[in-house]
Amino acid sequence: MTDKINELLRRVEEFKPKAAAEIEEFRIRILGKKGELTALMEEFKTVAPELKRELGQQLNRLKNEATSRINALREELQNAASDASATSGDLTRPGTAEELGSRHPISLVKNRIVEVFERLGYTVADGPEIEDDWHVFSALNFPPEHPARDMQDTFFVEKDPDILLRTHTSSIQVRTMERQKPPIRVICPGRVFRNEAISYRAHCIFHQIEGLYIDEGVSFADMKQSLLYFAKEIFGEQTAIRMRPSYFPFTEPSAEVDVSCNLCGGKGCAVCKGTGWLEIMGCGMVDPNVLKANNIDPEKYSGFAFGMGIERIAMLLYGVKDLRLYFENDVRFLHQFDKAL
Ligand code: 2NL
Repeated sequence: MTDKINELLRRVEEFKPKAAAEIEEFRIRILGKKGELTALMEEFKTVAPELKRELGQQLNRLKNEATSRINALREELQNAASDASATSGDLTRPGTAEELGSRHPISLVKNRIVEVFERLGYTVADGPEIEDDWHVFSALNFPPEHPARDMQDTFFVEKDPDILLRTHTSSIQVRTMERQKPPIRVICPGRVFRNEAISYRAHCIFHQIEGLYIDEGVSFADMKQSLLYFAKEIFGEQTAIRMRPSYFPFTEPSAEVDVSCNLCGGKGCAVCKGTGWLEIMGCGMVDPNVLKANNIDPEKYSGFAFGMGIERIAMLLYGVKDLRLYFENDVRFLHQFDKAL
């Protein structure tokens, strides 16, 4: 009987099926009700008691071997089958596309604005978001008691000496003037922070772009032409601008810049509130006090500066009426800009 067991064991080990059906056939032939192992089990019942222990172990081993070999062979064949379909599948089928992210609308608008000024010879400058009093206020001619220096308007990190979150990107231009002698032509985009209640039209974090141009003989007329070029590049060739007198601590004279409303062609509509004009930025000739504070001789040099809120320009370009949408990062909002600009 040991011979029969060993013979069967050898056949199990050497069994090499080519198809799943062969494995099943083999299983029935060995382990089935009328199978060879089943027959050996029957025969086992009649052997002498002193041989039972030895033969029982041999039979058990054979049964375990046969079962695990059959299972392993089945699995092997299945894997081979799926491998084959993977390599010999339709190679002309389009692959699964990677889902691409997209630029945030604020970044799109910022890049467009930056590109316009780069064409005019400006270079981009960057600076820290956490600043000191000098770079945000003092170097920009803010008087000591100016309300912007108040806790009500500004986020302070530390008091005495004051460390704060910049409230405008002018601090970048101050740092540029520290490093560089005129001529200076910089464009400074960045995040700014103000202690304000959040609503559809205000947020405590928003984005600004400021520009600064300092050289000998820079005039108000230079500023007007530069900003007109900018307005046409962003809002279209038909765009007109107008300037209204205004006030900023760092410029004198100062002005607000409006562009003609594209929606009504200047006739007056709901968007421009019947005026035909939309405010897009503030600007002015750099105050001589600012030049002096930054070691630039106001007798020799003059300059102009301007600043705008990127969210505001984006709202005008895209017709988005609630500023909070720019900060929530809801992909249903963001995906609408996948193919913008
Ligand atoms: C606005 C107005 C403005 C400036 C920013 C500036 C910077 C330096 C010197 C002088 Cl270093 N001026 N910046 C000038 C005029 C207006 O921003 O409405 N921003 C959102």
